[in-house]
Amino acid sequence: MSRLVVVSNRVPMPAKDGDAPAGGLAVALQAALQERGGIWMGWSGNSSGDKEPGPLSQLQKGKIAYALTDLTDTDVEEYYHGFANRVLWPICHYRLDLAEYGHKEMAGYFRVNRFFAHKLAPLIEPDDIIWVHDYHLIPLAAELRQMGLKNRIGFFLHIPWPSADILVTMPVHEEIMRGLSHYDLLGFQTDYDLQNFAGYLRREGIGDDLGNGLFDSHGRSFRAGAYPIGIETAEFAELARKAATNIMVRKARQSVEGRDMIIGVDRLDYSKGIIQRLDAFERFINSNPGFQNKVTYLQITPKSRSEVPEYEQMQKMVAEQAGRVNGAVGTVDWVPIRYINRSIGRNVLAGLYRLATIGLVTPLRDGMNLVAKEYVAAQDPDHPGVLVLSRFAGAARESKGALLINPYDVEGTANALTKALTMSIEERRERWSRMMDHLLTHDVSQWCEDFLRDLIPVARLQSERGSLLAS
Ligand code: GDG
Repeated sequence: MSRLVVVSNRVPMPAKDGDAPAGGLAVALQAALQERGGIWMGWSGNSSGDKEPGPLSQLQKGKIAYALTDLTDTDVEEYYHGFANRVLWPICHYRLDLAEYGHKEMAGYFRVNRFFAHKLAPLIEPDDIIWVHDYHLIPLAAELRQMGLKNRIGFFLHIPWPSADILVTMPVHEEIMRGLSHYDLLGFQTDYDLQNFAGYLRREGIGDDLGNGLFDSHGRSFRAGAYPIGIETAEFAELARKAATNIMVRKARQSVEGRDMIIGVDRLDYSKGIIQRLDAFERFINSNPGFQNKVTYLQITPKSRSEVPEYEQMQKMVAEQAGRVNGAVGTVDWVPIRYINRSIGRNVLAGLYRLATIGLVTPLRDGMNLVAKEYVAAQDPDHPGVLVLSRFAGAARESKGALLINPYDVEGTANALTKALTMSIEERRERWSRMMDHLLTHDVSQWCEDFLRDLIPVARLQSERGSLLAS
């Protein structure tokens, strides 16, 4: 069986015994790596200052070798904060106003990808299957090909792929698209992202959509498809069920005191629509005074990328907005919004989702949004809550039982809250089971299997199956 080599900007190191389980993606990829044996390579998250980073630090755990490299301060600034997070992230989330192009940063992005390729290439064997993750590493395959590697290389994009109109505003859009053509399989979250990709090739006249997921561009043929990522549904449901006895969850239940709870969980990021959501909650209370003191809105928002000025500023804005709404609609015996600005344990999170009558997930743009799926998986089948979900999250394509909203329409979101809080238990059950059935069959292991099945050449897959059956 061919080995699997996973490359991602950050690498989730295996949990020490007794630690909370890692998120679904890490678990699924670790399972695939453990089955085939292989390597997970990426940035250590550390800087080597202005000195060139030393050799890869390697850790063998079972059949998986973790290989990490430091980056210099300049690399971190230009590649990570600069081009990945201040150009690609905003562009892919339709925030042209926040993109800060700089030639230095663009050069740094391509340079660090070349550096990763040089570190990785000596570890690769001819039969290895390589799976690259996310927008930090788009040019990696081109660099590996440049070094003569002929391996199957797949790429999965976790964030949205924008329409051609948006993409062409990025000065290096041609190089980025050329980079993508060096993969054998491109995976997007939804059919919309795939259509945007195909639309660019057509519009710029640089490639052909041959049908059946086959594309020709820059003299290469490759496949592209939609592979909506899932979560570890059954395990997460079990975690939520067991969390009822967790002390933190019990305390949360007591503090809600019979009120309905609305939950929002997001990394602090402008793409998540947190400000608009707080506005919608205020509008909901103002238009439904009967719900005063009857609901508690819990917003959990761990900090992220706080070194980037927009994120630091957002942190202030969200805290101020939550305080302002509490001041405006709260009463002496009721704090409407509880705002937590740090990360909480995964099992507590699962228990809190289960306590909540509404999962409020309103990104302005999101590749998938796993919170929406986790909220559904965590529900009590007899008393499920309602998912209120932005139509601009990838998850909306699959969540047929959710109340879909447009997060730019504050009044519409407020109305959806009223609808969810007054929905009959029969309708809640019917909507929930439609979503849960889908999530159980489309979990993260299935996602991983689907992608690898399409990446590995059919002949090799058949011979692997044959040797598995024979053994
Ligand atoms: C990218 C794409 C795509 C959040 N707060 C806590 C916590 N979380 C966990 C959630 C969830 C994860 O973080 C967030 O996942 P999302 O999918 O919502 O968002 P991104 O981080 O932006 O991820 C996204 C994803 O990649 C996968 O392809 O869906 O569209 O942007 O799992 O539970 N976990 C814990 N404590 C917290 O306070 N333990």
